[in-house]
Amino acid sequence: MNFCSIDDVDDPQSWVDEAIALKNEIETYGPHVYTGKSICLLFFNPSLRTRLSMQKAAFNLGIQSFIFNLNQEGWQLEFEDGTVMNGYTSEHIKEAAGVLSSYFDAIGVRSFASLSNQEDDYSEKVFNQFVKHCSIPVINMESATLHPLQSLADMITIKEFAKVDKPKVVLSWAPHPKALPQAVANSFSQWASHMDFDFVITHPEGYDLHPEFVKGATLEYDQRKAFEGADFIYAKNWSSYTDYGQVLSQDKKWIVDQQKMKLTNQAKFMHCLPVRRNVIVTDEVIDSDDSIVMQQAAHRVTSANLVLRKLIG
Ligand code: SN0
Repeated sequence: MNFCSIDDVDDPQSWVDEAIALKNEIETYGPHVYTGKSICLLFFNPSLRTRLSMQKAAFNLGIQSFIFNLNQEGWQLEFEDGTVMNGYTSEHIKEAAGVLSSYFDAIGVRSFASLSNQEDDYSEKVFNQFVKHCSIPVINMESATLHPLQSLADMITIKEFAKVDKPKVVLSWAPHPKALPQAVANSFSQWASHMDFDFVITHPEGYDLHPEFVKGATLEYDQRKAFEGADFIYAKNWSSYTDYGQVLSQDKKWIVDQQKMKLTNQAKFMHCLPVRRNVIVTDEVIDSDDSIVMQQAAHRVTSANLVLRKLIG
């Protein structure tokens, strides 16, 4: 079994409940004793929450974790088949994946989108080579198109804070100086569509996500209209999918501020972090009592606990 996307999850709503139960169990009884199992956490890109929540979850379950910052410390990997490797790549993914599979019981991989080659990114060229060549469970720690560990944590957080059975959840694009992947937004949309939400996505024109991920969502180009009556505002920037990897707008009017939050049903503010203060969201909103970004980040451990237990617990 792998954890690549929601497609690996039989019943997403029950995973949310199981994750909360496991968190409570760990809080009551403390971490598990060492199981003799181990996991490699392999990073092509930076991380704070993913890396440390996975290590914390491994600790909780009695699993030893090993960090590998492959880009800085590893050999340059070759991903093409049949290449004459007389250039700058030193090791083929086939050997690397085979070796890691012999050392560990599972592997987590972080490989962000290139944002330069849509076909490579949306076919998950790098991540899928790990899935193909590893003989151990592979966990998505943010691939080119998805970030399911984040989304599971997001669903757990919404469940914890929802005041009504069917909350209105709004995913709002917000400006950012850099081109960012669509992974968090794609994945959030996919998971949100499996929950009992009134789910609305708002973004400027040109920022439509890949249709596969937004089935079941209502699209509203008017951000203020989208915010009306919302119970949760989930802010996130992403670069254009259609004009692939481009920053089409840096319109400051899309910032999440107190004025817009007043249109909501006293909505909780969410963001996956790291967040650019006073670009994505004003200090006033993120520092308010309605901001739940810390609880959301804390639930990264809750979600990692469950995924590790399901895969190698
Ligand atoms: C990543 C993204 O996919 O949007 C990871 C989010 C969990 N975010 C960034 O790269 C933000 C970098 C920045 O400079 O703000």
